[in-house]
Amino acid sequence: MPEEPFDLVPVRSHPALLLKEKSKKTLVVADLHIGWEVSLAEEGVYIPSQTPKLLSRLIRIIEAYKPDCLLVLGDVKHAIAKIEMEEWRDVPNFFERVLRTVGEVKVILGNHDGNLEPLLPEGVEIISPRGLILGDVGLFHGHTWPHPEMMGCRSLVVGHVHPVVTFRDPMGFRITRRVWIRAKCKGRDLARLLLRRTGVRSRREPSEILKDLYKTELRVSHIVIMPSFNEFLGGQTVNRRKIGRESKFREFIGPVLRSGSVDLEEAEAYLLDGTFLGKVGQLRTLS
Ligand SMILES: [Mn+2]
Repeated sequence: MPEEPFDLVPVRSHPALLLKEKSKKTLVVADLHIGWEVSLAEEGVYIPSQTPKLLSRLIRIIEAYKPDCLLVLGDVKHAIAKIEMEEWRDVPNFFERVLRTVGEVKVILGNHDGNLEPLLPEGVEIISPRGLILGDVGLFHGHTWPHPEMMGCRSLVVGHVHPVVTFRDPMGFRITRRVWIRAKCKGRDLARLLLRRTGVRSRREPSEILKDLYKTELRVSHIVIMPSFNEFLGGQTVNRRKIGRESKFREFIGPVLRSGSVDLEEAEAYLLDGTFLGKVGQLRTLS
């Protein structure tokens, strides 16, 4: 990704982000979906737990970059409301092992994280889906509106979408790759909608309301959509050709991306190794 005015660096070849705030390094990963195999078993497909692979990949990144803190950007587990048998075992084991490698672990709740609390060992901090601010970056899962204070951050970082780009060659073969998406966002429009959803009824400029009610300067200009850390998961093809009104995609991506203030057509797509693929709108002809 291009040089940023703030410290927001994707970890090369991994779906992870390193944030530096003063001297503190935070490693961010999104969408672990521990236990997704169980949902396949319900369909009659039985594969052994893939959690050990997920864990060893994460431990390798932690050992290489030595962050002070690990932040999981939502969807730790796969089953949405209930807890599957395997999750009773896999989720606590996963976090106990992680806690032995990195001193501080935080989890921002996603839409799959119903009843997550009893599964997390002591020492893991749970953060509301309204998000967390680190320096100039506002982080939240993306299935729901974040806290209005996030509008004071230059960049927002979300998960939830599991963005992938799909290419189809003339033979009909399909290649699908996880991608980073970086989009411009109209801060004023986004702030206006967010404030309205938060219950603020006023015709005044969103920047003034933010200043008065939240002591926040409206600054948001970019949004980064993280690839899912779990490589086995299906993703949302961001460059899918438009069919009709694309209602299904729009339903899934969450209120911020759906708000009309984020320009997805002009958004940039990058492979995990940093290769710039092009703008999402241009890539549609290839899907
Ligand atoms: Mn999600």
